Amino acid sequence: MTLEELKKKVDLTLADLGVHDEAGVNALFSEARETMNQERQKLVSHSNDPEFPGLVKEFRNLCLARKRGLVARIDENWLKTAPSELRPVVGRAFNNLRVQAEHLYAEESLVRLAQKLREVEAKERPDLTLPGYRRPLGSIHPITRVQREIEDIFLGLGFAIETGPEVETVYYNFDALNIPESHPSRDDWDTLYIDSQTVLRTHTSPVQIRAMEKYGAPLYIVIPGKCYRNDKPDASHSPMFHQMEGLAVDVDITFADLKGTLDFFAKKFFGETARTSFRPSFFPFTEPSGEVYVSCAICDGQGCSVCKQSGWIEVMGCGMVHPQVLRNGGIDPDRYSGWAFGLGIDRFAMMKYGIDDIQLFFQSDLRFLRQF
Ligand code: 2U9
Repeated sequence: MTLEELKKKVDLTLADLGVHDEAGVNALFSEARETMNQERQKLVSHSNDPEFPGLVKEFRNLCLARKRGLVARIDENWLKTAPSELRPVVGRAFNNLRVQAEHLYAEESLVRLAQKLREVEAKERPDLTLPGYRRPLGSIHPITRVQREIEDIFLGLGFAIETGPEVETVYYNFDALNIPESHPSRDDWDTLYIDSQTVLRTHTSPVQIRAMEKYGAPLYIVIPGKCYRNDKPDASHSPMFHQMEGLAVDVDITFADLKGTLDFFAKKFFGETARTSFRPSFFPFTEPSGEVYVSCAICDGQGCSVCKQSGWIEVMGCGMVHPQVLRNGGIDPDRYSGWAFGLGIDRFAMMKYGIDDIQLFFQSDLRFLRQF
């Protein structure tokens, strides 16, 4: 039934319309409701039109105007004139129609519906002229950048990247690395113990023991990862930090191989003009051991405040793998020898980006992180 037909019918009585029974009544009212709904859909499809608010008022009046509204005229002509036997049926049908009309054709619900439809349409048919949603992409964390840069240098030398558990056993974190019971690093003011036999690893060295057991020799690996120490956070210490260690085990590996490899690494990381210097040191898991110094990149070795006028900056430790440690890894030290190194990735990132406080890496401050 078109709206025009409905407008005519609401001015006629049920008798005029040939409606004499309940079925007829229900059919007529559902037709009326259907027509009004279709008009509503048509209306709302104009929700983008500037004159939409006017159309809403018009439609609302068409339906709900106290005198001439469709509902009022149906009340007038269909309900009030209905024969008594049909009155209850007509009453119920009219009530449904009125409630629906007041709910659906009320201005605010029409406007709300229109708003919703606009949103849906906008979603369905995005206005391509609107600026896109700028999703902040973020960037690779400086620690991860430096870790990957170091990995790439050693991947280029044919090394493999090995990783392992951060929750480690006392055996792999200390015993297998020749670190005696009495060694201060084993005390709980240095190490975070889960229980008497389990720690948060204090270095990535245990991974190398596991790798030696797993792969045997020859073995060329670098081991990046998080390490934990019971350190009070300050500008150069963090309870969680990142290490990169390296291990080369093969026949006739010498300290010269170690120096050559680390000098190559230093030139790749700090620049071709960087020079390296090796000074004696001590680690329980290497013998002989050394500290590696690189010529200060700021003053190119002339001496400045960064290198405390020395021209050199200590960057990492290294050494020939202790024969007992090779044995602990199931490798015969009479057949094989190896070198190892260890460095702090956080420290290398601080040198690379001129950062003087390690805490900046872990505070999730976007003002800092956005720089990368
Ligand atoms: C095995 C054999 C030898 C790893 C090594 C260092 C020297 C070293 C420090 C660097 C900065 C720790 O984070 S740091 O303070 N590490 O100086 N690490 S040699 O030697 C190993 C490891 C595992 C099986």
